[in-house]
Amino acid sequence: MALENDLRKAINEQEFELYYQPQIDFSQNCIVGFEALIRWRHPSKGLLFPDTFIGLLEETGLIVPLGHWIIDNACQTLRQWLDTGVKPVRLAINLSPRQLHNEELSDQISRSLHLHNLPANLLELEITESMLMQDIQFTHKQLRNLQQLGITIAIDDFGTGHSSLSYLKELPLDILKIDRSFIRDIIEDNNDQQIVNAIIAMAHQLNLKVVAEGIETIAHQSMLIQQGCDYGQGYLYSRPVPADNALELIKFDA
Ligand code: G
Ligand code: G
Ligand code: MN
Ligand code: NA
Repeated sequence: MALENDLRKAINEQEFELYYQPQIDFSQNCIVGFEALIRWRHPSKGLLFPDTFIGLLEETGLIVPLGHWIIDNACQTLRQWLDTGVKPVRLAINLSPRQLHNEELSDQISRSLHLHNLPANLLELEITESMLMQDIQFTHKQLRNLQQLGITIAIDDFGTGHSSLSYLKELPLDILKIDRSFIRDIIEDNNDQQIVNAIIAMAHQLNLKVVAEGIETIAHQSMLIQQGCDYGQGYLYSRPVPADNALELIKFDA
């Protein structure tokens, strides 16, 4: 298949890039970290977003080698940032199902942290609810290993998956990311307000921190701060940007 061959070539020729979107700590009013988001600088089609190629990477298994590159590249970038003397920030990386279920994941991550001389607590892994339902035993073991290394584990797109809530009490988790579909209309929609309020209360009872995604306006931000949300991410602060621009954001964050 044409796209699959393109993808193999793209991995070999390093046509992928990571963009970074800041996450804000509401209590300190400063950047605490960034989510890394993959982009494909396609030689003829221009900059491609993950929805056009992540599915095929996953189907073909190419996400495993690329995922390895993503983690290592993010660690390398963070090392470069820290070497300029900026304050430490955390990097959140999205994992695909195949990566989460790969036996070598935690060794690979350890190697990258070591190679780039980074403490594990600056790395966060984002997994979605639906990924937790398959092979729960192995997932549990994998997450426990990662958490024991000191890595932060976040549940991404919370509230949109078809899964039971029982995993929240069983799995080693640190952060819950409220899906942006609940934030979009939160000012006008009382149901969204109530849902988000309940999610935050539940998360805090379970000792999880909460990130709200898709914050686009000051009104969104005020509502979430009022509801006790810990962190925010969204276009209000910045779109995902290349590494150099992300470093500028840290520098000007005071
Ligand atoms: O980047 P965008 O802003 O379009 O991201 C869309 C989705 O693509 C994300 O929600 C995430 O699920 C997925 N995605 C982005 N970057 C990565 C990545 O590095 N690895 C994996 N597995 N998924 C990613
Ligand atoms: O991993 P995840 O599916 O959560 O990826 C985040 C996605 O959300 C990325 O595609 C990113 O570009 C997008 N995004 C980030 N902030 C905003 C925002 O404020 N509004 C909207 N509509 N999308 C956002
Ligand atoms: Mn994410
Ligand atoms: Na999300």
